[in-house]
Amino acid sequence: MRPETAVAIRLEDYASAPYRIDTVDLDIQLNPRAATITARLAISRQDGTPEGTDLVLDGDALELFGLAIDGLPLTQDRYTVTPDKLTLNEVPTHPFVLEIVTRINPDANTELMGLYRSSGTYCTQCEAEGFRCITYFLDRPDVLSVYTTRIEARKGEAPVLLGNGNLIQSGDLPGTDRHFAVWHDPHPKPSYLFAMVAGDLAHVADTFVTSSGREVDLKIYVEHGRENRCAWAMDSLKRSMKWDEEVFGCEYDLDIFNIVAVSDFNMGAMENKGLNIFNDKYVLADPETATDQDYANIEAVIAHEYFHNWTGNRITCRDWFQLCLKEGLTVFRDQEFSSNMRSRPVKRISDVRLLKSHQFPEDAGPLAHPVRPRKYTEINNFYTATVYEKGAEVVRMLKTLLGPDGFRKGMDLYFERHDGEATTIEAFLACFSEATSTDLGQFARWYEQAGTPQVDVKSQYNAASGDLTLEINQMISPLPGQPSSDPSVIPLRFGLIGPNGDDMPPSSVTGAKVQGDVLILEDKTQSVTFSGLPSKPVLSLLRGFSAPVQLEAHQSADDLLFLARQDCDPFNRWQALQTRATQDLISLAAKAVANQPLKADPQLVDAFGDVLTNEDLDPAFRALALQLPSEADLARDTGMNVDPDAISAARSTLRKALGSAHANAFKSAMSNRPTGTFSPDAANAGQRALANQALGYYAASGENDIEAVLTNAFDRADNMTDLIAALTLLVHDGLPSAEQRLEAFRKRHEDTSLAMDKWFMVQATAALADGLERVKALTAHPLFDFANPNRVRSLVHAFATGNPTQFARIDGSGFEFVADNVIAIDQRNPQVASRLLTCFRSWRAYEKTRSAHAEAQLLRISSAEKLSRDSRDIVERCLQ
Ligand code: 0A1
Ligand code: ZN
Repeated sequence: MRPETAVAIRLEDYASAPYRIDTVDLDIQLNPRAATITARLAISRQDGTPEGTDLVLDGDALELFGLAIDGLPLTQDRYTVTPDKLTLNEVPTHPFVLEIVTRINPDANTELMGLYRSSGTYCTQCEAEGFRCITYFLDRPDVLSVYTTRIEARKGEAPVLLGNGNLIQSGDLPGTDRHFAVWHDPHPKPSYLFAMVAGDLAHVADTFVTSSGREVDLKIYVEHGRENRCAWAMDSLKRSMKWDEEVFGCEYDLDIFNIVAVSDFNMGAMENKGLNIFNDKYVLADPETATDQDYANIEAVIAHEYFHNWTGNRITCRDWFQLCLKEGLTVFRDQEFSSNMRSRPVKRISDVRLLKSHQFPEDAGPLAHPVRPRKYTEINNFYTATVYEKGAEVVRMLKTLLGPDGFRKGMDLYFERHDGEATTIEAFLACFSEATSTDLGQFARWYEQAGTPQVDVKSQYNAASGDLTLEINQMISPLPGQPSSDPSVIPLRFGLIGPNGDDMPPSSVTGAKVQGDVLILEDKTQSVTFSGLPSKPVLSLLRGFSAPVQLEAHQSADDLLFLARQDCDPFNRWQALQTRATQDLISLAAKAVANQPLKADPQLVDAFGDVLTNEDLDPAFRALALQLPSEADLARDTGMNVDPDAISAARSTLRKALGSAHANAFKSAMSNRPTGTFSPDAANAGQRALANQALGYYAASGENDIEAVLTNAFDRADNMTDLIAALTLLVHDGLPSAEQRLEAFRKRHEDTSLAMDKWFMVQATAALADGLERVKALTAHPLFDFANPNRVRSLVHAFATGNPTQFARIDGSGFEFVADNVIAIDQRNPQVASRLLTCFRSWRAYEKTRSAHAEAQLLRISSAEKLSRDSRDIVERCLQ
């Protein structure tokens, strides 16, 4: 395990490395319990480094077996070594080759960082600081080297040997059962992009011809028997390669692009140069085992990793504070790709839902940090929704402010100027500023300030003058370490809608800069006047969610329902109904707390009915619009004194009211499913989404044939989307036939681990009175495995995030269960444990009984023996 002692690393302390490592030659001798690594590093002093400066290399739990300079073994007085540091003194003044021999145990590596084995396959994960688990190195992203990797293993055990770049040599070792391969990557890269894989793997192959006519061999490696589940991933890869050429002018730069799918992986996937390694959940798909959402996720993650080749690999980060330089930008790129492949409004709504459900709570609590943090103790804890998703929103705003052409000019300059470098957010912004002659000084605050700006808008219409005046105020609530903040540049896309539903263009706008239909807010308070309006318009603000802010526009219930029916901006049409539903649900929850009777607002019930039956709207959009805000969303919007039972009661009341008011319409919508052979495309997926949404409401209707309808839907399902939708409703509603259908699902899918993850997840998220006991029992199920991150996420993590009433049981037992798991998992895999621990981040928002229980569990975790640096960092920040 990594050292527990936490040293804060600060952006202001950045200093470039005193030495360069121009080439890295690795010889990796693989054996399950003892892999020997010989690294030959060509090292030279950086300009400006004084002679005699110590060379300090990073390690992590390493054991040194040999050390030589230019072929001569080093005597003990020339170096000091610990498991996490190798310091050379009397370093030669001239360039030299340092040879380091280390030995590690892949089988014992349960942290899944560095070199480990997943189902018998050797693989590596080096971001952020995993290379130092393999050999001593300047393990920082601004040290770029050309790598040559020789891998040797038993041929029977690992017939496939893969490395970064191109294969330059391979063969058998005569007289032994071993063979080898040598890979060379001509592109200098940081150590976090190093990878190797060795195992008995099958593959599927294809080719892609780049815009300049080069043929690239594409291969996806998987466990034997899974080859027929790779077609969608391969198709997504080819579409990504083409899209990046067309939209960003980025062409692939090696002759080979390999993807390997492994079943034990801490994150989603990793963009290692020419050798992406994926959590198999983002590769494998067929209609039997993958849902439409899985197909969409695979398309997005394949694209994301591929796009990193330019935004991350060719141009990388100077230090880990700049993580959003590659992640925010690459998420923006993958979102745009998916928008082009699918429905843009539906993709936008889905992305904003994710941002609001994951990033907004992070930004409002003890784990809040700027998109570019200034301080960390454990970098693995900064692969966050803020760095990724808010980082993408910041890039999106840049495009909104500069326009598509200005944005493309800035990107072109960035690629041209920084190719081959490790750089910073300042350098990135300078490209846009120079390419478009725009001052981005204030815009840069988006990278520097934590917290979601709250934008408050009060409007007043003067019928005599035809003026509409907005009083706009922006502020960020104080956060730990950020007592005050400065105003941000906020692009606010707007529309003024007349009584007939058409936008009314104002004759002039004063009080703010305007670019087309975007107001550019720059001050803490601003008074903006639109003139020349013949009648009072309904305001549509923040169209397309043009900035990651929390808007309070003080609109009447009637205006919100008008927007839900009339706005030409599909995002705001969706948002208006969500806002209206949220208001109603929060007031119902308050009534539940006060033990008053609950009744849904009939106008709201009608508005949902209109969405359901409006055939002019895309089915995928209708499915999203019918989805009520989640219990977690409602808790977030409630603010303080959250009572999850009251929220749940409120939401059930509205669901039931909707189900019974529109039972017939839901019944007909749920049978309107795509016909013919299965296709995961957006149109078919949208139709299924609407049918399953309708099935869910029908299940809430109180009709007496519900159980028959659901079992029938389960029994007739011919794809995973429909099957899991029906199973979820049966289990979540606690219907008698649930057990038998769970058993039928298990029998059908027990050999398919990704499908069984869904089986665990359905049960983990059932808000039944004995939900917690069921989840506890499932941790003892023969198919449950603490060593597999996907399985832990599908049961324990899904319980903590997707079962709010059971997690936050009033007796504290839900919190206690999750805390027990954090403590146990931390011993084996700190990254998985610390991520699970973040589920406690909003603990202060609960009403006082629950928050006291949560605090007690956090204190118990913080006093646990031998807590990892990862979990220690999160628990301390949660408690601060
Ligand atoms: N760079 C990857 C994410 C990633 C980060 C850390 C990892 O191991 C600790 C693995 C993957 C991406 O953005 O896809
Ligand atoms: Zn990424």
